[in-house]
Amino acid sequence: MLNRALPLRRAGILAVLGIVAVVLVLGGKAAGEADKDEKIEKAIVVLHPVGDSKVHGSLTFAQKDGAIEISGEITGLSPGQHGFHIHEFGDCSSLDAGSAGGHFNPTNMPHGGPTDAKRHVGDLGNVEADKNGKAVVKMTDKVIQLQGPSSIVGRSVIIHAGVDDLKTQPTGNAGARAACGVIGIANPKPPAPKK
Ligand SMILES: [Cu+2]
Ligand SMILES: [Zn+2]
Repeated sequence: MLNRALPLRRAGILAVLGIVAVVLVLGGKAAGEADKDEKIEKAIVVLHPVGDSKVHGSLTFAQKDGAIEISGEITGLSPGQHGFHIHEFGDCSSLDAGSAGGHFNPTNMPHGGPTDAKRHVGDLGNVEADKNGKAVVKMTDKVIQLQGPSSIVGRSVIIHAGVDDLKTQPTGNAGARAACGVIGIANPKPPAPKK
């Protein structure tokens, strides 16, 4: 009796192990695919002053239909236009923000303005500060993306001390870097600020 029951029990254990293995494999694959398909709908950058600049701000990048809507405020600027780019590396660690690298250019294009057919993905032109040094940013762009090879998430925003002339290669001659921030995934429901 015992001799006959043993192979049966072994077969049962093997069957259970088999099912567990299949569930683990399927479950693991499903989780992996969910990660890959996670769509980033909104990104955010908090801008910090570079060197002795006083430039602060924050901008959001929101997916809206086929474009990215950029909005936010930057303060502490000198009045007038300031170069506004996505730079290659999300690295604001060096004193002059040179660690952020050059303009984000995954398509190997020349520098240009935001409406030019040939431009770096990171070429967002200029922001304009009022006489109080505040720039209110509200624009849309169809070249930057929140996923895929042109995704700006994990890269940086640089605001320059000078004006981007939209043509000087490869920088637009926008001068020193006045603020830098790393672009991250935005919290869709950020907690209300504490009073
Ligand atoms: Cu720049
Ligand atoms: Zn550029």
